[in-house]
This record gives sequence, C-alpha cells and structure tokens, in this order.
Amino acid sequence: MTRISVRRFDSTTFSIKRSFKEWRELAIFGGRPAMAEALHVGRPNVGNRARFLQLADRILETRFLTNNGPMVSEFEERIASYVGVRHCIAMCNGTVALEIAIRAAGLTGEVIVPAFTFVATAHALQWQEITPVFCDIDPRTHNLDPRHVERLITPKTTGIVGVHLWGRSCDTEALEEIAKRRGLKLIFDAAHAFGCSNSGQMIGRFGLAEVFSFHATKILNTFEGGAVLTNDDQLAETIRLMKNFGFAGFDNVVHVGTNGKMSEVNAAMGLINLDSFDDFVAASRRNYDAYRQRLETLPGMSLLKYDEGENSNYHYIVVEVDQSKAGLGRDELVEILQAENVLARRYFYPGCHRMEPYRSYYPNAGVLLPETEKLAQRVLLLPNGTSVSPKQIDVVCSILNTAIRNAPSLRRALAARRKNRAKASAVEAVSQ
Ligand code: T4K
Repeated sequence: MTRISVRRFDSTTFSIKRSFKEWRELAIFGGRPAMAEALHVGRPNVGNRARFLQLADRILETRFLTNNGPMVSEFEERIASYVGVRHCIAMCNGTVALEIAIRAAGLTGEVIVPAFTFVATAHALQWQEITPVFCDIDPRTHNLDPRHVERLITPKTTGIVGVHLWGRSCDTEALEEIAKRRGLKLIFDAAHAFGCSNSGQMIGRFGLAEVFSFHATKILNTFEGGAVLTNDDQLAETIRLMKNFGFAGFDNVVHVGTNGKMSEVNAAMGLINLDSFDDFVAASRRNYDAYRQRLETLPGMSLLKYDEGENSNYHYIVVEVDQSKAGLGRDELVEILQAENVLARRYFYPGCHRMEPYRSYYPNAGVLLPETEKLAQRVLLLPNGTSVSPKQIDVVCSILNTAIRNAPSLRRALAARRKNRAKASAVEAVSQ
C-alpha cells in the first residue's frame, strides 16, 4: 500500500491510502481509515473568498443587511436572466420557497408528488394541511411516472409537484399535458437542477413555477437559500407579497404572508458563486468522468447517466447497486465506505412514505410504490464537488473494487462482525 498526499481545493493537505492489497486491510476490519478526514457528499463549493469578503464588507459599511437589498436584487436578476425567465424571487431556503409557491398557486386538497425525493417536498404540502399523494417513479429516470400520476387523480386533486431528481428533468411534456387536460396546477421542485436543461431550455422555465434550492450542499449555494421562478406576473406579485408578510409599502399589508426573505450576505455568497459557477460544473464533470472510468468495470455498480445533449451540472454521483451482481448490498458498501471516512449517503432512503407522519397515515403506501421501494434499497451517493479530487476518487473506487472483488469473504466477515457486536451488546445489557 502506498501513501500519497493530496492537495485539496482549500489548499490544506492530508494523506490517504492509495490502494488496498486485500480486504482484511479495510478499516471496517480494524485497518487505518483511507481518509484522514471525512470525505463528504455535500461539501460546499466556495467561489472567490476575497471577493466575498469585499461584498460582506460593503454590506456592513452600508448597513443594508436584508429586506430586498441591492445584492438580493442583483442575484435575482442574474438568476432570472441565466434561466431566461421573467421573475426570480429569492428566499431564505428552498423549503420555504416551495411552501410559498404552493400556497400562492392556490393548491389545496390533494397534490401528487414522488415519494422518492428529499422529505422537504412532501413536508411543504403537509405543513399547510395539503395531502401529499405519493406517486411511483419511472426506474429509468428516477422521476415521476406520468402514467401513475394519471391513475392517482381524484376530484380532490388540485396539482402536481414534480421533482427533477439529481438535476435530470422530469417528463415535463407529459406532465404538462396531464395538468392541462385535468385542470391541475403544475409546479416543479428543481432543488437539484440549477444549470440543467430540458430539450435545450433551462430548467426554471417549466410549469407554473419552479423552485431552486441554494443550500450549502447544492452546486450553487448562498449558505442557505432558495428561489421561485415563474413567467406568471400575477403569481410573482403574490409570491413577493407572501415572502414579506404581505407588505405593499410602509404600514400597508394587503395579503397574508410570512418571512421568506433572503438576506444580503446570502445573496453576496450567491453572486460570488455565480461568478465561479462554470468552474464548479467543470470540477463536477471531471469527477463524474473519473468515477465513470473506474466504476464501469465493476460488476453490479451502475452510474447514473446524464444526457450529453443537455446542460447538466453533474453534481450528484448516483450509483445503483445490484446486489446479485456486486455480491454485496448497498448498505454493506455504505458501511465499508463510511468506516474509511468516505461518507457515502443513501439519498433518499427509505422514501418519504416511510417517514413520519406519512408512514403512520399511510402504512401500506409502499404497495403502490414498487419502483420507489426497489430504488430506495439500491441507490448510493458518492462524494463530489470542488473539494473532491480525482486522486481521492481513485481511493474511493479502489475501496469499492477491493470490496466487490472479495464479496464472498467480505459478506462472511461482515456477518460474523454483526453477530459478535450483537452478542457484545446483549452481554452489556445483561450486566447493566
Ligand atoms: N427538495 C429537494 C429535492 C431537496 O433535495 C431539498 C434539499 C429541498 C427540496 C429543500 O431545500 P432546502 O430547504 O434545503 O434549501 C441535505 C440538505 O440539507 C438539503 O438541502 C438537501 N436537499 C438534501 C439532499 O441534503 P442532509 O441532512 O442530508 O445534509 P447534511 O447536513 O448531512 O450535509 C451533507 C454533508 O455535507 C455533511 O455530511 C457535511 C457536508 N457539509 C454540509 C453543510 C451543510 C459541509 O461540509 N458543510 C456544510 O455547511 O440534507
């Protein structure tokens, strides 16, 4: 085993193991972890720090901290023009942006959403006492299956919230056709999809409104943040009122509202990150290619593809693990990687329908969601972003390689390890 030093984006160094001679060297069996520091899936991309500090200084100097200040306005204009949409309304986070878009669009009763998404999509409805009706996904796209959407429509249905999962677009054409024919409002949760396109049109322009997240873990971040994009002037006006307590000038409240405002320092982060956005995408793409080269020869590991004919941000490295070919299940691989300090994630396990309050409300929802159920057991996310280097990716893939090439021995060893741990905790429980 060789040790190499890796220069990180933030220019600190740390050492990593380059390869494993055999599976007994894996950290899960007591070996030294491959990464001296945790390698995260969601390590933030950070643009020009000096420029950010200049902007932060200007904010302090002018004492214009929030309430639709100049940096928020500039950020909104730049996002709207990048996407090619009339209105961008920046907010404090993607979840509040989604809640406000849903409310401003007048959704009530039942709304169809995928269960295979981050729980915020469902919560944004349930929070305002709208019933999320969980729809299955198309296993090829991981997005809403339009045929299943159609079957879930009832007289109480008022809308559909599609999610462009991993930045890959929903079948917007089919969903728009269903929404039009059945008189439903269509909104997209585009939390993952900034910088991505569908049929050559930037995501942010589809449906009645689309919602981005600019959370720290997203390709473009404002620390925390989000935005609603729409071409509907009336809807934009309502959303602007709603995110600012309904104020239409001093002392004049004309609408019910909340506080969804983005602050100036968040917008400053957004502006400097927009300046570096092409570099972020290039780094993600470089890493994606590095993973692709190293994973394509591994049995049972299928890397999610991005359409070369579209703009993609390549932010998510999504692998579907086929246990029958890999010899190890997704959860075993996560256990092995995490022991090495590679904090791979199981997004979006176990699916919203298996989280509270939904699992109590609809205990049998899984029966109607066979593809969601299957996918939630198979998906593994690997680290990406500007702080991840191809050399680190070499190491991540070499761990996976070692594990999968020695799957039978590893399975036995992992089972024995689990048994010993169970025994030890039983002994501890008795002795307490
Ligand atoms: N719709 C969809 C489809 C979404 O995926 C999301 C958010 C939303 C709506 C809602 O948008 P927001 O309201 O969040 O704007 C994370 C994020 O919190 C969440 O924004 C994101 N989706 C979701 C997919 O992932 P966690 O709990 O898994 O992230 P967390 O805090 O464990 O972060 C991941 C890793 O990143 C950590 O292990 C460490 C690293 N990290 C994280 C942060 C925040 C850092 O190194 N620095 C940081 O500042 O939910």
